[in-house]
Amino acid sequence: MTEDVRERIERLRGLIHYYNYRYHALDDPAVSDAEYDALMHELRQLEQAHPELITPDSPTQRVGAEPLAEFQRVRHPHPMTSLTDAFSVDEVRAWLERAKRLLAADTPLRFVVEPKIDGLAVALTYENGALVRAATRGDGTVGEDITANARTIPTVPLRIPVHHATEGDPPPVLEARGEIYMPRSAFERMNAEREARGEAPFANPRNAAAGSVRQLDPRITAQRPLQLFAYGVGYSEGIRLDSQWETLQYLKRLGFVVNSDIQRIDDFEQVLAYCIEWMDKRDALDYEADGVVIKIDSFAVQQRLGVVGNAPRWAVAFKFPAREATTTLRDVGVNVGRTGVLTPYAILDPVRLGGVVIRQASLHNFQDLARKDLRIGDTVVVRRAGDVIPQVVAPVEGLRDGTQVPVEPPTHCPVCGEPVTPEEEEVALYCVNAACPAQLVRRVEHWASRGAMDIDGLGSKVAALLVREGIIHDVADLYALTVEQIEGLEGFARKRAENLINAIATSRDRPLWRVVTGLGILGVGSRVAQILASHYRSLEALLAATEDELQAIPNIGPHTAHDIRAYFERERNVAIIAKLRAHGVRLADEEPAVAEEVPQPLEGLTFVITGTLPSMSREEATRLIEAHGGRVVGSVSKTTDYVLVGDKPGGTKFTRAQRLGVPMVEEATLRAMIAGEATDRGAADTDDDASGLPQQGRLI
Ligand code: IWH
Repeated sequence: MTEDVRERIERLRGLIHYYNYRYHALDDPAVSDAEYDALMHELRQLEQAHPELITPDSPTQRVGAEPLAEFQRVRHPHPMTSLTDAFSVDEVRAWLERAKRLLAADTPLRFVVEPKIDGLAVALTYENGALVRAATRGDGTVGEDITANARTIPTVPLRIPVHHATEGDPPPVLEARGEIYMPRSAFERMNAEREARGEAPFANPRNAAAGSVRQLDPRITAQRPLQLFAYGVGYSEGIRLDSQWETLQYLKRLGFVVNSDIQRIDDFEQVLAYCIEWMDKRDALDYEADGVVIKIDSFAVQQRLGVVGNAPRWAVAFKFPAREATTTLRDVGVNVGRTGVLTPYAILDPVRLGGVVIRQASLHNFQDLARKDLRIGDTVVVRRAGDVIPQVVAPVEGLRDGTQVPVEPPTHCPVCGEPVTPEEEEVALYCVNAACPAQLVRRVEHWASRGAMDIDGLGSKVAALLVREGIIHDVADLYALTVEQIEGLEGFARKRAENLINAIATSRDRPLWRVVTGLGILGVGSRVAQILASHYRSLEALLAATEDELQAIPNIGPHTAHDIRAYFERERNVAIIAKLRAHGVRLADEEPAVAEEVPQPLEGLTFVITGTLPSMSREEATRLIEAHGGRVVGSVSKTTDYVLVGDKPGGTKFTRAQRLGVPMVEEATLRAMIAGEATDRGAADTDDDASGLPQQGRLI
């Protein structure tokens, strides 16, 4: 009887190991989840009835260890070396030349190239096929014993199954080395769940993996979606391997997951091509890679080259340009937009990242800031993907010492000092003071911009100067300026003052759509302005239009109609229009505007919409985008320009966008893009200031 049970248990364990491998390692399940579950259930029951038959390598025993008080230290039988970094293709060439000089001229060379996973190096020791110890690298000589945690990782084999090894019995001792990491997709899912529970998200997959592996309670580790890629053999007994490539094939046969992106390459030029190719492809991978490891394949050649210090001469790490760095959050500044939106931005200790020095980074809004629990004085992770504006990802909470101060959202506008109003159902804070100088600078800048009145020489700096000098209080005041008033101001000699006044004067005769664009009505970019101009032919007629009338115009949605009406309801706005007229600005067209002369703000851009938008349905958003020359498609790909995200995004669109680095914009940003406004919100920024960063500092 017990003999039968013993046999059945062994059979079940073998099957479960195999199905587990198919499911987790090969991503190719051999049976249904229910079937797998039934086998596990049967095994658990048999083991419960016969506890004497439980062995540590049983699949039922992955989790179960009690929390540890601390990690034991373990000495690595063979040191875990580190790699020499190469930051350019030339440095990789130089590495090869050095290696060649140490070898006989006719030594044939082959290379194995492996994406360098940004995870945590681990050494897994198997004795007679059973996992007995897992250790972190530590300082390379002594690491920490994380056996209980490693056991919870489904792709860490608890035993080396005999039937997978063609060699027969498993070797007496085998130390497999690899990288524990968290797949990007799993990381994003986990972070979303953490945030939903009100827990702080992890900064990146590497931190998440490291934090999970260093948990003293393996039950917590068990809940984290960790994976293992095996890439080498350390100390071993009873086996003979002759090359890196052979080692990888061997590890695969034993049931380890080996990254399928690893290649053996004979031609060194192709090795370099692989490095470049993966650097470009890095965003499309489901794991974070920070470089490519290049190894000379033959162990005999490796031995001849040897190790200097702590790094082998037979390998090199080609490092991709960094995208993340840590620095200190010194302060949070507040930027006031044209519409009065208050946007926080991070003031950072300067840090080099991807070839530029970063001093400021965008923070989306105060809610986002609170969600990330960023505190002044925090060490923070900053990230820069492609040429996108740097973002503050998360604080490094482990580095807090109690001196960090939470950030309070402003109660007053930092520029004009008026109380701030939170807009209903919106996350943004607004300064609603129409006379706020910060907004005025932005409005003047917008009025003069290329897509509106196109006034040469009137950019953000000059706008700020005129406002600061107190010589304009609205855009209409521009038309009352004299050369004498400008001459002598900072940077203005006679000639430049004349040029500016001339440019302003010339703009008096612009077509009506440019005037309408320049007003900066919410949701009215140049395209909508053109529709309005050709429909009404004069600002006076537009001013008299009712909301219903506006809505009836093709391509004008209810929201835009409402916002247009709201704009003209404000006395101040009507007064400015009257003033413009008085100063000789032409507010009517003789000829209807010609469609061709109007730039379509979203021309050529492809959008994907996900989540619930604050103020429109997806259909409305689609119409809005299409009305401005953009296209809306159903799924995210490399050719997607923007993902429009609403509340509760998630699912594949969101994760794919993150993976591919597609910029994500909110509804307000989309409206700003359409209106041709600078957005202060990151990737969608159309500001003429190439840094895309807040400019408030220059104003005050
Ligand atoms: C109920 N899964 O972890 C249940 N199909 O070979 C059992 C197992 C799993 C889920 C749900 C999601 C996941 C499936 C297999 C193997 C290992 C494993 C399988």
